Amino acid sequence: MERGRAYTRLNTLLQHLGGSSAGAVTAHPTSGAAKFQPQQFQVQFERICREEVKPLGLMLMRDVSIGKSEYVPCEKMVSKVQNFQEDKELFRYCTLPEILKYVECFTGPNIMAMHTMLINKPPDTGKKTSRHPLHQDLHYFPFRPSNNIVCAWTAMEHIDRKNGCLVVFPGTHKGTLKPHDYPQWDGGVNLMFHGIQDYDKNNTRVYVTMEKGDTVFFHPLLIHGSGRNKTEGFRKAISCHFAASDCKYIDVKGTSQEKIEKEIVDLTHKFYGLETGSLKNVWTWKGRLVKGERISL
Ligand SMILES: O=C(O)CCC(=O)C(=O)O
Repeated sequence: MERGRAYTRLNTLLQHLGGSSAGAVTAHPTSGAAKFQPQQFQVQFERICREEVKPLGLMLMRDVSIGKSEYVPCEKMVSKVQNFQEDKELFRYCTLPEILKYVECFTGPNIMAMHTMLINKPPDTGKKTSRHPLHQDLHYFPFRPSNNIVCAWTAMEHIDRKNGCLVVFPGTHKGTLKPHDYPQWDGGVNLMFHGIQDYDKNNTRVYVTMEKGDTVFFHPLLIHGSGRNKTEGFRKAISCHFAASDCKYIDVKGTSQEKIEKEIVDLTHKFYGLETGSLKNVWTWKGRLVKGERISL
């Protein structure tokens, strides 16, 4: 069973890489007969920001440099929308065959979409708040094994170092989950932007240049972040974390994830009025089956 899956996975990936230079620092495009157009998601994002539609469960985030009283409903005020599992148009991203084809290589046939985001990284105001600190996504997840979780992150436009591309530490997915906390940044830090405090500064960094529609798939232990947006535009990407539906929940009490559990549980209460009590209940509420059978998540 495991060998069968490994064979299929290798085959899919080798077919995909065939013809590209494996050592390139640019992303390998997820092109195919039905390459999708991220503009469709942009139109819906703009409608959400203008409050023309209010999908259930959606969370709009603003950059810490924008005061609460300055907020007006428009695209320039929203740095991220999270939890779009009830928005039919945005959630279509999580069901695209050109995405799931690769996701299945990591999760197997029963697939849950656990965490959805559309990131609209604003031009940096000079306070460097548009940076995303180096982190591992597993810090936010109370389910395992980590090898059956994968993030798909699609560029909605050309992305490079100028507008704050992803930066990754290759090979770190083979390590363990490190303690995270808010970084001590002078200009302020965005809500829930926890970072690793003691990463190896000598680690090789790869800056992931991507074209519109390119997708990277990465492991939840991979150390990554993104730099400042030094342009005038809002850098857009859409992403989803997928997991095998037979992943198991763990209790994060007494672990390095205890603090983020409290923060997320409190935020879920403040924002949605939901008494979840644990990270497990938050993710059970957010997760949606996209393929196969829902087993334990
Ligand atoms: O889009 C970005 O700037 C980074 C997003 C990211 O790493 C995350 O939300 O975990």
